Amino acid sequence: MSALKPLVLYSHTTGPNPWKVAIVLEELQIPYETKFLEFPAMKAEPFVSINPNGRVPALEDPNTGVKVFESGAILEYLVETYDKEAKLHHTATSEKYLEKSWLHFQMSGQGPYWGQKAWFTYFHSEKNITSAIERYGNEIKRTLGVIDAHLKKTGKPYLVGDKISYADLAFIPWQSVLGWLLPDFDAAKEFPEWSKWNQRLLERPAVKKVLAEKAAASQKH
Ligand SMILES: N[C@@H](CCC(=O)N[C@@H](CS)C(=O)NCC(=O)O)C(=O)O
Repeated sequence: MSALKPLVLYSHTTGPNPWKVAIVLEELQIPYETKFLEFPAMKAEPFVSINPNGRVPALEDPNTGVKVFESGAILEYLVETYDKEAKLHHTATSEKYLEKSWLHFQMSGQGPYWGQKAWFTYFHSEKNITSAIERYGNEIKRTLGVIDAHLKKTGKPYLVGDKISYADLAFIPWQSVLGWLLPDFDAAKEFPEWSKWNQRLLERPAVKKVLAEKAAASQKH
């Protein structure tokens, strides 16, 4: 892949979604450069011509001319375009769609709900809205429970069997801030299969590297 021109990842110093893209880029050893965007650049041209939603991540690939937004779509683009050896995705139809199911669960069931927990706990102008904080805290526990029960039932190390995929990795950035979202919750005790899976993912060199970069970027913020 050394002949590739670096892909451009539009990112954010603190928000979790761009970092799942960085993890997959690192795992697949695809060259890339990161451009950090803040308000108001994220909401204005030229960026909104790449992502009309005015949020990050977005990706530009000078090798293909492709521009993609929404982190899930970006992960799919990366594995379909660059994971020729299927290191991070499954090729058999049933496994391929299970993998997509988990990715969509991450995008619709983890990201927005965990994000709302952060919002109502730390950022909303009106403080102590207990019902909202409780609702989204319970949703975090519910999604952890879904994964825990699935892993327990299958007895497999990853969401889709014995092989890791981009769908597993997509969960990492939010899970890496679980202690901030639910400081008093012992997830390892309540959800041991989830915890072992999470630990397995955290031990990967690409994941360690990206989470260290994320921590460094948020310090500068
Ligand atoms: N579903 C989108 C969510 C994107 C998103 O909310 N990104 C956050 C950073 S993690 C952002 O750009 N926030 C800035 C804003 O809300 O204006 C994705 O996964 O790409």
